[in-house]
Amino acid sequence: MTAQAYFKALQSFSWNSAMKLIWSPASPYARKVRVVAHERGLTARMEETIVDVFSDPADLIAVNPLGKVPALICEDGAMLYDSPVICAYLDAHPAATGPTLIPTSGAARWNVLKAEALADGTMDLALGLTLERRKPEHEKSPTTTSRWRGQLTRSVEAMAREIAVLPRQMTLGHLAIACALAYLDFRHPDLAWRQGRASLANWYADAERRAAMTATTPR
Ligand SMILES: N[C@@H](CCC(=O)N[C@@H](CS)C(=O)NCC(=O)O)C(=O)O
Repeated sequence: MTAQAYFKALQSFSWNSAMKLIWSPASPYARKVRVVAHERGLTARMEETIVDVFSDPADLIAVNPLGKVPALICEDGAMLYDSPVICAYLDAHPAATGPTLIPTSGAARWNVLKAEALADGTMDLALGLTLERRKPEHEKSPTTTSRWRGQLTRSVEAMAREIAVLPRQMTLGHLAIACALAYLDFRHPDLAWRQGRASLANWYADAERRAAMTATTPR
């Protein structure tokens, strides 16, 4: 991207004091960020720009050279990616009103960040499977697909264990896991992740009813 194209792309944003989130409706990572913005009471301070990520839009690439969503322009013009960084930024935001979602120290902090990493890794696998499914037959790899499905099964099993060690109050770890499970329902209902996992299914049934989750359901 030339410097000229870069500045032209940035000019497409309205430069006021609001944060600007660049996202795509089907992205589970973007949903996690939007859920965190809801939980922290920050949605009124956040303008949203929807992009078609696979068309490599210039306004996204100017903010995130990786060309992935979500990406955030902060109030002071700083540009942030990827979703864990944006969630940490929103959690530390001085104007936030909702309870904080990332404990500041101790085992609770590491358990929450690990649960987020597990959820993000699950999203990576599930997204990979979605993209693999869309490939022409001759480009598909049955070996890769079968390995990813095995990794996904292990990840869902680990989620059930991780939820048991997370703090009692709602955290980023819980929300990230809820977004990952929602994405499995959305793209891979055939994986039937609830089968034989009643306690995780019951936990998720409550989590998906939270206002932040219902407000961000992909349509
Ligand atoms: N680690 C990143 C992953 C973001 C990501 O992979 N987003 C997908 C959309 S769901 C994307 O933008 N993919 C575009 C591409 O890979 O070219 C995060 O947590 O934000």
